[in-house]
Amino acid sequence: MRSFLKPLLLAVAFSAIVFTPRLAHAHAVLLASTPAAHATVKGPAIAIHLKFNSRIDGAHSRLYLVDESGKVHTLTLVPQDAPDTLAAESVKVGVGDYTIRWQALASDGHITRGEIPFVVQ
Ligand SMILES: [Cu+2]
Repeated sequence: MRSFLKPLLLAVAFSAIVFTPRLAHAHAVLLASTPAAHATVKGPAIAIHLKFNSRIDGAHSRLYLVDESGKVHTLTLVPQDAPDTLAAESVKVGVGDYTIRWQALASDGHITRGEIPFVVQ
């Protein structure tokens, strides 16, 4: 190995150790939601609100509601009440099993996805 490469490789290794945990931390991780996962809620009007661990780009994030038959409904997002939240206009649904499918773009430029199953009584 050429000697000038050694300090370069050390610098790369060092920066990977220093910067990787910070980047990983900035991924959008869901902290809480309404409805909560596996909750049973009263219909027909359902409020949908998600709270994350980091800032979310609302313009490049999506919320969907999947009904019992597997049909996917795109939810209309409302302006964020805080930078780390996503919320949708309340929807009217019948009794049944549903899943909120979320896709969030975090401030580090990475997209994460998840699902929140819940029941409407
Ligand atoms: Cu990330």
